Amino acid sequence: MSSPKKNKKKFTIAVEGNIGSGKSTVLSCLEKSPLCDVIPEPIESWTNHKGHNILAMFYDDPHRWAFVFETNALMTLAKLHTQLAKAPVKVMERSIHSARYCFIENLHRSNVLQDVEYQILDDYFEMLISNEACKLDLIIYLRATPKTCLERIRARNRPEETTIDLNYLTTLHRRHEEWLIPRAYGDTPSPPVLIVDANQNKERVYSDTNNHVINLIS
Ligand code: DCP
Repeated sequence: MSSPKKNKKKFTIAVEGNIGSGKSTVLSCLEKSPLCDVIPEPIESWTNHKGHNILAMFYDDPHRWAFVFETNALMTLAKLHTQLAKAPVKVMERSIHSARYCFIENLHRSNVLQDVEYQILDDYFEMLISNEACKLDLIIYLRATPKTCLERIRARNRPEETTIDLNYLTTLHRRHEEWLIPRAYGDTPSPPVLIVDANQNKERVYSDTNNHVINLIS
């Protein structure tokens, strides 16, 4: 039987940033560090949920599927928040927080999510966030211009994401900025946010992120 100490919540960092900002690349580098247990985004359960590609369904018909997609995103991400880590630092790609404050907020403001859908998702988020396991100790914000993100999305060419355009990335960028910049400058204290310039090449982005993590632990 594991001791209560082993089950203690580890210092938890979420790596956040727009679609295509380079989160997965940074995480695959951090994975090599013995200091970090990296929990990748559950994208497979979005592209193959018992045979359904909910990500593709969402981009094909956002008004029909946004609620389903975001409900499932909150659920699958919440499961990862409760996953225990062995290393001193648990690093997550995204979180229920960006689902709520970036994607759900953006879909509602652009009239894709109806008021009632938005309210249900908000209630669901509030229920999840009351669990201590869903709290973050730090957010690392990979801040890139929408144009850079679009170039990277086009280069990686995920089949579901061919309809993503600069307008969508610009509105999502605004949601990330509204959520994270006040925290980065201490106006909204919790959780604190560190900004990394994610327009740089991936080696620089990784080394800046890694330095933040090392400074935290040493
Ligand atoms: N997505 C969404 N709603 C969420 C989370 C993600 O619509 N709550 C979508 C946006 C993308 C896909 O899921 O089409 C994955 O997006 P992420 O930005 O989370 O992951 P990436 O792999 O695109 O990130 P990066 O390129 O930074 O590694």
